Amino acid sequence: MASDSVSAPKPVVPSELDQHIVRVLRHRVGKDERAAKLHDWYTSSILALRDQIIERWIESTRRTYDEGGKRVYYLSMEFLIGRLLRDALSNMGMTREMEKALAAHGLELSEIEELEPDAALGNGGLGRLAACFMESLATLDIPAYGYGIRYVNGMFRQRIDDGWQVELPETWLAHGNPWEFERLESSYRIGFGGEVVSEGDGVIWNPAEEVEATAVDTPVVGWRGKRVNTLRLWTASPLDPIRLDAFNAGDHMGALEEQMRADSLVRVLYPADSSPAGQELRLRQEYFFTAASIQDIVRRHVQYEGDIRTLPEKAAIQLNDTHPSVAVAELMRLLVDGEGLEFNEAWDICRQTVSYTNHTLLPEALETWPLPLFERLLPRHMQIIYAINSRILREARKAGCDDEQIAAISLIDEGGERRVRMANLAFVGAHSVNGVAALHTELMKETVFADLHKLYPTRINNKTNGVTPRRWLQQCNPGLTRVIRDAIGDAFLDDAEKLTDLNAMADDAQLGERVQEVKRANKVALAEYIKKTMGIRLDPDALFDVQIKRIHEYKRQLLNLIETVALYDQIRSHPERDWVPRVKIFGGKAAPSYHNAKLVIKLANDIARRVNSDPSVGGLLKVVFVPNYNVSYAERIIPAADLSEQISTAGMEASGTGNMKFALNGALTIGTLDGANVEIKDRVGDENIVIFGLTAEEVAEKRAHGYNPRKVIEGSRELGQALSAIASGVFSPDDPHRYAGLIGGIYDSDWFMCAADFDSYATAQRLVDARWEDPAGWRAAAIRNIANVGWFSSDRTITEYAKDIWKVL
Ligand code: B1H
Repeated sequence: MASDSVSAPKPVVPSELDQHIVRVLRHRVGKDERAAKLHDWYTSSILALRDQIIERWIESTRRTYDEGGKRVYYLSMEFLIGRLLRDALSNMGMTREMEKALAAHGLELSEIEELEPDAALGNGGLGRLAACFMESLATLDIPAYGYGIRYVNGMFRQRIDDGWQVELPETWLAHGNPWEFERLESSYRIGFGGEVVSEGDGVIWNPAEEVEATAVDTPVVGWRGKRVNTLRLWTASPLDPIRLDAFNAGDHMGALEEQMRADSLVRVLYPADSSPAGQELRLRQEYFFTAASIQDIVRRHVQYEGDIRTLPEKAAIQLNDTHPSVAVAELMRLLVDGEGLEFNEAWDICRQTVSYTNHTLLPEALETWPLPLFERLLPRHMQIIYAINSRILREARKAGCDDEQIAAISLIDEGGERRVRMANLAFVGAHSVNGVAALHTELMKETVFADLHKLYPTRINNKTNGVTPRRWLQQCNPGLTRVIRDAIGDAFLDDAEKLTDLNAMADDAQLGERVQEVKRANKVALAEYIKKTMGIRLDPDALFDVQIKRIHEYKRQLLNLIETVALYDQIRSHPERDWVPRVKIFGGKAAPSYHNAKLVIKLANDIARRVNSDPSVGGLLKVVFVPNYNVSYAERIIPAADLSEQISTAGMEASGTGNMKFALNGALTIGTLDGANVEIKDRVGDENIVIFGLTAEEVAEKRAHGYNPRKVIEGSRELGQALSAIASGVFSPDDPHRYAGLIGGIYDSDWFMCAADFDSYATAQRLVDARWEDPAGWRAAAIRNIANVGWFSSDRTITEYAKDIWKVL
């Protein structure tokens, strides 16, 4: 800030916020300014800001109540929120005020921000999407509640030990959570097991066990602070905290058993991405949070409206994947057993209220539960599912379905061990079933839901994902935001699609230079951070080529690594050529039980060690695997990226959302025609994205009609050499066979088409090099990316859900 040249210093009047922070510090934290530690200031700053937010929160709640409008309920097993301080300050328009208030005490906002733990109550894209959606719902002034679980330990912390992933518990609540409010009055009993007995006309479920679900609320502030919505996460406690008789009899552990049983429900987030954990505890978690949420929704409706039959007019329940799909059976149970409705009437209400989003076609991720387990844990729900099934199958029979179609539609998988199919339950219990990108939605119709789609041809619809431009542009990249404001004004801050105004200036040299300066500054900042935390020195003038996402075979980090090895070979064989200096950045977590994914992490680190210490590459190539990739790390990396790797096997990535964040921050994409990449290409234009590889159709064709990876490898010298280098232990001299199995998989089956796509990928990478050699052309392409991806704002996505599915706009 430029200092004014005035003759006498102005008296310093503490701002209102400053005074408030000090009051909070004294009265709620119990410290005076002199004794306060940095963490005390952190807590006081958030509590003071929260006081401002609460005013708007109460006002929003009142408004919703007075208007008596429809509310949206977003049920999700995951909310990958990340840090909230910067987001809340920015959306409240209080960033400058906070900076000044802290400066009065010699503090910097950035150091306070660093103290906030990263709330990682999610695995990856699915959980982060839920967080973006919550922010957009508030921004669009839609009354909404997010419902989930308050995991004590969220996503594990990843440490890299000798190149291997080690999982450590994440203790995000260790120092308390100043954002949340426990709502003791909002608690519900959740039952498990027991038996169902008939009584009069109806039935009664007598659960064998019960726990109490209690709401813990976090405010979610929308852009410009217009509305504050509620993220309601459930925590569990026993009905009796301690069995005194047992305790007094000396059984101290046994006396606390119920406490431990309840604790275990909210202890950990399952770190499985795209493969449901088969444990009973997971099903218990799903039922626990779903039942508490549905009970809360029904209670609120009956309290305000008096009549449960108007539920569909006042409530829209969105199921984020199948994890909460037992909601269908729970809602039916409350309507039939609780409210005494006829089954048919209840079924209509249920279907009008519920809608379901599918996020994956991977067979291993389509949740099913062994029927005996389901029946033992939820006997009444099992009866209801049978009742629904018989209706649906009769309908199907009437519509002319044959046995094979009936078997595919059934809520029970009868092939082998009988299982309950959660996706089919969600499909039939919902009036809308949506996919998350255009290609994915089409594949839903053709593959997993083909028979259900024939029976209910209007139910499947597409809602292409989006990301919030507040967090993923304004907050993570203030430099770029400033440059854009100077170029096209402020309208894009309220409507990301206004970024298209940049198109007219894409070739403007001055704008190109400013965009380039910001990118370089972001790269310098990232390089400094990596130097400080990992001791690796990166050249900010090199091309930063980034692949950050969960480690999964279909996402093909391995393809990227094989190409890295091929490039390494090329640089050494042809040192005379004009190589473009590259930094390959990888980051992501592997599910702890996913052997090949963990091996890929080790391989990245083995390659990094060898390449980074090889003087013959002369700094032209650096490889970094950043540990513990999370939301906060993404906020550092994405603004600093030149190239975004979106290279999944076509047909396998439902959408992707990182792809959108990178493009919004001016990175070019190298990618396959998969998920939302297809739509990104359509919007930014073929010349401003680098597409390679097989299409989804070609992949399906190859898989169906035989494909011989060995032959492909024999035909590609570069690929063959890279594969044999890895397989023979060039990068793992301490254990030469470490990668024999991983690479053998490519020779034997290559399900993910790494060999099939290699040449096309390598050629695309050299095209990227050529484009990099033309800086003005690169900058113009970067600007055209920024200009044309405003459509991928979650505000647009949520507007579509609101109009087409929830009917609230
Ligand atoms: C996505 C999941 C997922 N799809 C099971 N499915 C999980 C499945 O712990 N589990 O059991 C966790 C997560 N996650 C992702 O959703 C897709 O892979 C992305 O392509 C998509 O962008 C994202 C949001 O729609």
